[in-house]
Amino acid sequence: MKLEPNQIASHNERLLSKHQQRLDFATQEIPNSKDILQKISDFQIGIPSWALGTGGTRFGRFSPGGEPGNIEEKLADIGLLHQLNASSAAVSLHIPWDTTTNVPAIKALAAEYGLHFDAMNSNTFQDQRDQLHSYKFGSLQHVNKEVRKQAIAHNIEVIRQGIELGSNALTIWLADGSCFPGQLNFRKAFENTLESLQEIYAALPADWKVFVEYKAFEPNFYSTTVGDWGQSLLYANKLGSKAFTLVDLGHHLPNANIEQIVSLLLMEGKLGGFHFNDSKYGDDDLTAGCMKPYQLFLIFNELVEGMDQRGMNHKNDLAWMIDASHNVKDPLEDLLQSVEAIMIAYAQALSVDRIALVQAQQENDVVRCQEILQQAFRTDVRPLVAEARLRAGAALSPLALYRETEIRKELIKNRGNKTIATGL
Ligand code: PSV
Ligand code: MN
Ligand code: MN
Repeated sequence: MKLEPNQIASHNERLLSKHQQRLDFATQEIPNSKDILQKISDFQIGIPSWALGTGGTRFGRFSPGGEPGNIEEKLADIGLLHQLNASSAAVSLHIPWDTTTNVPAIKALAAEYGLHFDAMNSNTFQDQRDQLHSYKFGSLQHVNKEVRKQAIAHNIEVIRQGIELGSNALTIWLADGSCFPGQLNFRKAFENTLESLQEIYAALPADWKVFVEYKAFEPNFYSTTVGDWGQSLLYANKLGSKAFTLVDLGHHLPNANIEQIVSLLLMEGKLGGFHFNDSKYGDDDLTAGCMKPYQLFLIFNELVEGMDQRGMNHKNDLAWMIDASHNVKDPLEDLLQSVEAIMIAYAQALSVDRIALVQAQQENDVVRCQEILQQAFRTDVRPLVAEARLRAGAALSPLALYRETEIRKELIKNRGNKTIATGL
């Protein structure tokens, strides 16, 4: 399903005069609004192929209908999101859920929607049909070399598929760990995992990166072999210059200071990218910015400061991806909300008066430091984000247009009412 250009144009026309008023106010309020507009226009966020269907929980799943059943339909959904917000130009695939035998056709289809392939994700946290060895007790950490070999081979196959698709990164998230004390020798598990990662690393093309994603717990509830940023960083450092840490916002123990983690990883040149989402309890995979928008802003504040210090390119020196799931929302609406929240946090961070902040920090003027950050956080940058969309030919209000055009109804008509997105 695709929107006609005139649908977007007439939607924008209706909202234009109100938008212009808001924009005028915002540009008066924010001194560097021109620079912000340019940066947010350039900024693109990768959409995970697995977030286009309703995730559900282990207690149940409630399909909204019209979910994509194959990679072609997933690309169509992401193409639609990108048409609406001009900020979702990348797709992150999960293998084997998204394995395709017709790479040229998939590449052509993605290009038609203006999409490219972000990091590829391997999956050794589930057993696949016809798989020889089980991952019940881990994959890259496994005590049995044959199991490790199978998992290594899978990762190398994902790299191969990624090369064909034009991706240039592999994200490895491992469910490996243990559920009970005594089940695992921590050091041996670490060493096995490192050795396995080294074999995968050796198969990376020169211009590829590997992201080691950490997670505190789940599905293992006693130990996780890549359980936190320290462990991920250990692996990344031991592997070499193409290995980085990936921060999934939902993968920390409660109240972790994620912005500080981000700052230090950046300092070490080892921050690879993000899986954006939000959470209240654990790996809730909720809409970005729905619970802790100030935390999201503070993370972007560190990113902007740290990346500028290191002369990094905001657009593509890090991998910006969403990793979310939805039980009660229309997944496409949820993704539109997530992208919007990320863009807002980024724009707010770009508006921080950095010179004043450095000075206030030097003078230990704690009150002023807080005022400077909160001034940026409490300034309404939404008109700038909308203006970036308008200039790119997208919708002033993507969510409103999505609803006005009754896209979900259309998707249900085409794909059916009882749908299961692959990989869930
Ligand atoms: C694990 O919780 C995770 O965050 C990893 O990124 C997986 O690849 C993804 O979710 C999908 O299960
Ligand atoms: Mn993740
Ligand atoms: Mn997760």
